[in-house]
Amino acid sequence: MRTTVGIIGAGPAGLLLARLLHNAGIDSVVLESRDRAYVERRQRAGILEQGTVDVLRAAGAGERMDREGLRHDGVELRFDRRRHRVDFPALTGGRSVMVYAQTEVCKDLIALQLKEGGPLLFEAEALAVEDAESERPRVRFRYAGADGDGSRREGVLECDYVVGCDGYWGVARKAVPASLSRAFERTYPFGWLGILADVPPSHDELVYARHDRGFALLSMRSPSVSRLYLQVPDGTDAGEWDDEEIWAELERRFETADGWRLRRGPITQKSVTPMRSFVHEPMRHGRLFLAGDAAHIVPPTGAKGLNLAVGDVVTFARALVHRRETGSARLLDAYSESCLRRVWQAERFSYDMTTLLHRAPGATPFEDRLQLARLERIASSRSAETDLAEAYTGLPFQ
Ligand code: RFL
Ligand code: PHB
Repeated sequence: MRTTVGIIGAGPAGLLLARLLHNAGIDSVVLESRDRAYVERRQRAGILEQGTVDVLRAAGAGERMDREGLRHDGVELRFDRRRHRVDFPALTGGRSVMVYAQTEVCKDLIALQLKEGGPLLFEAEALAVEDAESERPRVRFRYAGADGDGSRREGVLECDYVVGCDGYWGVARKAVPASLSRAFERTYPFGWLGILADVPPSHDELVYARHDRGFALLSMRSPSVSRLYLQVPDGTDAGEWDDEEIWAELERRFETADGWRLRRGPITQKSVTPMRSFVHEPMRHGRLFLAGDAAHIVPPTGAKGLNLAVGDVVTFARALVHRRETGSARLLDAYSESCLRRVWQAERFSYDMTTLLHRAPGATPFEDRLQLARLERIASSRSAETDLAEAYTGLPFQ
């Protein structure tokens, strides 16, 4: 098999990249190790920055998002049994965010790709990227045989460029020699227990709550489905929490002095996500480019992961179009540096939001008071609040 751009991974990064390239008349092949149903069901992000919304619309993938997505003009910070609303448009000159789940973005992009785009192969697992430094990098992959007997075959995809959109656990990053790479990492001694519940959201905007017992987040998937998270100790198994305990703990952490009520409903999904910050530099080696979670991870508190993935693939697609139109590799050469500038801003914000709102095990009373003082500062200073609103709604794409 031969193609211009070999894309490893059909998460939001790989799927959107295939769409952007298709729209620019550049062919690609997407290899995805899992099956379609798995990719479409994997519960993850929920918040799209304004820039991401604009990109999806311009790519012709925004139709259902515009019908079913929920535009949000603010979030609530909850601490010390008080509530403070951050008004995004008022603080940022009109910007807002969209609540539209990653599962739905992926479903929309998969449907478009299968209808109009190039090959998207499910159950095709990349094994290695070879000869990334040459003019003709290759992806070796394993796929299900056509006879349906469960046997696996190996194939080779020859490319002009390979983009590794295969997430944190993928293989693309491994093709960058260790001697040329640097990884920056931080893990956190807690994770998020996330639930989906068949109950209308208890509030019409997201609520980020800081409590002495730990962080809690109220989000949503639709007007009838709530998505909620609880900070739990590192290594917690979702099975350790029964439904009654989850609701009782959520109620404690969201409690306010003004009698706000949390609505309960049947829990349909439960899982624990670990928290980590990670950046791999550089994001390019020869003709291999890394995008999205393959190159960087942020803790979910700032809702930045998917949006960063979008920023990366937009940067790559523009650089490749520039190369084709002008013959200049200037933007491709600048790829890693341009992406990393944005990535580190998101790392900073996600780290700040995480340390602002979570209770670290063994935190001292002094640290607790500092956290409250930081929240108080946001609630009382327009410039501190603006800083949060600007970062949350997203830095403009270059
Ligand atoms: P993905 O989504 O992990 O997709 C990678 C794809 O590559 C496939 N793959 C391979 N395919 C072929 N060969 C191989 N060898 C392969 N190895 C892996 C995988 O099966 C998969 O399909 O990476 P991508 O595209 O970079 O997208 C990144 C986002 O998924 C991620 O950053 C966000 O989900 C993070 N995130 C959030 N981001 C936001 O912007 N807003 C949010 O509100 C938000 N909330 C979250 C989140 C992530 C969470 N979890 C579970 C990590 C909430 C949670 C709970
Ligand atoms: C979500 O809805 O899954 C979500 C929302 C905001 C976050 C993280 C996750 O910061």
